[in-house]
Amino acid sequence: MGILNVTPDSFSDGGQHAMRGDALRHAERMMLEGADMIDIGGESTRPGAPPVPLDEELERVIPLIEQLHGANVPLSVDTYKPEVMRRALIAGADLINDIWGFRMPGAVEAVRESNCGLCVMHMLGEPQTMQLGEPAYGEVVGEVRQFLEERVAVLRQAGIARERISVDPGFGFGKAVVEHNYALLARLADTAPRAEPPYPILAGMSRKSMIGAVTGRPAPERVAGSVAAAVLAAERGAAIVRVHDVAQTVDALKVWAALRDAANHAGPRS
Ligand code: 7PJ
Repeated sequence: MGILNVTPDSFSDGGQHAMRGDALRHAERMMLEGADMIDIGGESTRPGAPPVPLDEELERVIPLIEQLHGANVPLSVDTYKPEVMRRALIAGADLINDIWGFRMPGAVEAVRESNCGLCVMHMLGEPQTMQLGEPAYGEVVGEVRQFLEERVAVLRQAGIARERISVDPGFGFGKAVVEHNYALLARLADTAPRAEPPYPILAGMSRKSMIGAVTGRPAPERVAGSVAAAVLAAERGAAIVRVHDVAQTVDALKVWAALRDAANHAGPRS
């Protein structure tokens, strides 16, 4: 999943039109590089970022969905606002990726009637405040799983088919940078609700503080660390990795997949 941020702070500040042109070019590039999905986000959710008004988010996201709809790649929309969800689905979005886990009033209703995919993410607190205090958990993996189990139960009770649902432990969202995030990565499969077959896990660690904290590098220089994290997540069962650096991640995952296939075919040594 390639990340497409449509926010003035991540693209040129030459107005809506320039921002959209940049975003379209970036989406095309990620598709050429091998992204299987594009995740469009119109609101920066980095810690402390101010919320974006509804009209502004719609203005950023909806025209892009309309323009990318029909390109040969599923479109995900990163939003927690029910009205954006509704309008995105009309415009042709395939998946709604909600960092709020469909907890906003009206969110479940906004996706229920469509046949879109859902990504349910764990977050402790809210984007504006989640990293201000010390995030506290008794046992982080179990608590994240319990939250995701509860949210999935709500969605299932609303009549949403299990095949539409994926889950995400929410790296960086109300987690102690090293302690909690790496505990979640270490036991990634255990963060998902216990179910057979399991719900697909989405992992988003690209360029986040958890990479910066151990490499000592600022966000633009976290590519290698992020690629390592993506491979380690795949190894631990992630079905989808949400990344900025598509070409590098695709290459790394090809090497990982070749090794996995060889190991599967080799069988036990006698
Ligand atoms: C995530 C996300 C993530 C999912 C963001 C950033 C912050 N959606 N949206 N999982 N992160 N599902 O990319 O740094 O981890 S925005």
